[in-house]
Amino acid sequence: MKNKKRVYVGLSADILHEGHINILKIANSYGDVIVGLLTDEAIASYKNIPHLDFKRRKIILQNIKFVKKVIPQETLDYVKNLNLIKPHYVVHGDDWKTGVQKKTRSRVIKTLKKWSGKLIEPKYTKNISSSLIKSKILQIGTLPQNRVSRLKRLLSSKKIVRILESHNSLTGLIIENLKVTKKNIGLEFDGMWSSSLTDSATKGKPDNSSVDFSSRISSLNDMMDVTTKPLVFDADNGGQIEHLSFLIRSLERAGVSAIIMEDKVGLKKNSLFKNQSDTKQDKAETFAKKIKKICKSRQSNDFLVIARIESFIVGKGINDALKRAEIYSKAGADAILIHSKEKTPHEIFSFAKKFKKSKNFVPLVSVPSTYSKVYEKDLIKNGFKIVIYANQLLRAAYPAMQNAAKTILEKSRAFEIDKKIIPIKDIINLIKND
Ligand code: SPV
Ligand code: MG
Repeated sequence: MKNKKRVYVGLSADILHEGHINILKIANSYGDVIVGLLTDEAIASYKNIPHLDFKRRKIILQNIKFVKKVIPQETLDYVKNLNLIKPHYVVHGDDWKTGVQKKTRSRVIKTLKKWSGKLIEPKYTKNISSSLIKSKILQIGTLPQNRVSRLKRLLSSKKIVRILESHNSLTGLIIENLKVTKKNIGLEFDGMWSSSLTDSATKGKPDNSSVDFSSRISSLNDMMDVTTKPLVFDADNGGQIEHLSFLIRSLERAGVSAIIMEDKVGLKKNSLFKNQSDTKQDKAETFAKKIKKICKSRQSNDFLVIARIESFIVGKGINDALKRAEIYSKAGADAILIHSKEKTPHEIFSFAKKFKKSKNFVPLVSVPSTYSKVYEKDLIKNGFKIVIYANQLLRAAYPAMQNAAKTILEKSRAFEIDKKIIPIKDIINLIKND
């Protein structure tokens, strides 16, 4: 027993299937299997966070008879753990010879050479993969309570959580499914923003709370029907404090992960309007009561309350914003959205620099609509944990639709626009019916 060889297997093991069991069984035939289980952060560094968190995945693996020990693997790269364990063998399915993991594989081979270790690559089990199972999960949807906690989990495992505006089911599906590979890293949006601006505009109404909450919730329920990613709800100023607990109940029941509430009073006006002379900011203490009310009425602490500070929007300075951040954070806000309509992120970065030093610091949220040149890496550097791209999908769709309508009118037929829009067969096949 003592002289058994050490066999290392790196796994995410989020959705365990027979392909994994096959690998573990083969690994076990070479010696004692040590699983390097990728942490949530390691997985989030190259794809979406796992369905099950690290603790749960570890329990499952520890109870598989082919596994001797489970240790965390903190990066996608194996080298640190390999140097630690110096395994005689590493076992991995042969599917990593190409694609995202190609480089990881060659580093494994190079490291193993140092002590004449060997890489064993069993044939990949066909017709089964975690991605396939994940797409099946998407088809049956997700339970609200599972979805609510996803934003909190993303916050603790991602450098920045990337949210995009969604105003209907189709935009929800784009956010759900779109993946881009850049420098071997899979990029995708982490969740949806139910924007008061774009939800209202889609309904042909101004962004002044004329679309009431029941209508807003009905729109988001449509998106929830066909997606699994978390949704952040733009609640304007939250309405009357006496009604807040009912709103929170509806949002949690729908599976919403966070509410963002702005500290304004009176008839609502969109923050990006140039003239804000008739916009009134709420008293910080009054607004703090609303935050407390949400914290008290929410069923679960996984449902986050994010306070949005409008000091810069109404022309007040950094000191007012900082004072409010302290008060809102003490009242229980899980994060602060510091809003700005400047062309550069200068004022929000100055705010972040000072707020970071506070003992009441909470993660920061940015909405780079006017300062859209800012890169995510600079937001991260300045202490921002969530970025909300608040209106881009509607801004893309509207001119495209208007142009199609105009072309048909001008040409008195549809032929000319046909070349610029997707074929009918693509739109028929866009939504699968199985
Ligand atoms: C929204 O998208 O509705 C927002 C962000 O609240 S802003 O338009 O900048 O006010
Ligand atoms: Mg809004």
